[in-house]
Amino acid sequence: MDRFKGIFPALVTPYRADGSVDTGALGMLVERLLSQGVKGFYVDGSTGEAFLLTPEERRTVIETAAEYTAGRATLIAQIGCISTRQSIELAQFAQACGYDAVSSVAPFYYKFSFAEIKKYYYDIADAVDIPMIVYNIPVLSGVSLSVSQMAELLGDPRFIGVKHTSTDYFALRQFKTAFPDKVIFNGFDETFLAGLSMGADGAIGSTYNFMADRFIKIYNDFKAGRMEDAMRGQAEADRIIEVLCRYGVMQAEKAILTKLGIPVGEPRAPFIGLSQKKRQALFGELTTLMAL
Ligand code: MN9
Repeated sequence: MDRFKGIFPALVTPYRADGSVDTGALGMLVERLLSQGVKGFYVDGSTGEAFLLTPEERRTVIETAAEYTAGRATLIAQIGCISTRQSIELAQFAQACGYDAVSSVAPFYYKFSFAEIKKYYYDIADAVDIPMIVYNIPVLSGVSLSVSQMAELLGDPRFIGVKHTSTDYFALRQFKTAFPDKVIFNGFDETFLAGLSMGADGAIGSTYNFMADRFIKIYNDFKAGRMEDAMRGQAEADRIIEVLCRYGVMQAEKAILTKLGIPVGEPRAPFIGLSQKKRQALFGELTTLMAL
């Protein structure tokens, strides 16, 4: 399980000027992050704009990330769609590309019953030989799983963990206490250290696309018992995330990556990219907080 413990950027999906997926830029991003020492990648997640991509584009991203990673890090593919059938197809594709695990958001929109949600997860788990990581993100999916419902999923040996994108740290602790051997990924970067202190094994997040190094340091400081340093690191990162939240996290982090030399384009419509003026204002606010 150690290969799932650490910092996992939820890779952004780069686009070319014509809007197509820019596989070369994705490769540059993967390379940069590997050189910073990330443990692995979470591919086609919310940050990767999975729900704005066609199934074909999702495959392209899954395949490209695997090609560039070339066995140097752990790979998790977020294969969730609201259709079981489509999710299974993506899960099988990820397995064929050599992924270590798949992950899925709970099926959303139709307010499926828990019996339906559970069957959705089991049907995917039955269709592949690689393990499943439940992606719990009630703020975006609108699906909240209770601690006992999550326990029903995690009780199955094919479910090796959960990406917990929620500030319910009591629930996180309850998962860890009930299932000490499963991996719990903290989901909100701004409360990473809180997650670690409540039992998270690592984290999957969007801001690790451009500041993985800061979070790797927080993780290492925490593990070595340097709590003051870890707290300082989290506070510094949070000053940056606070700025991002005001400009739009997706828009701001893509603007930052492009400024850092990885041309990722802007988030796809209906997201509205930052105007030149806002971009300059964003960089202006960040200058005292990070190197750009
Ligand atoms: O999955 C990400 N959540 C979303 C994790 O994108 C909705 C986080 O990394 C946040 O983007 C980050 C900033 O709020 O914590």
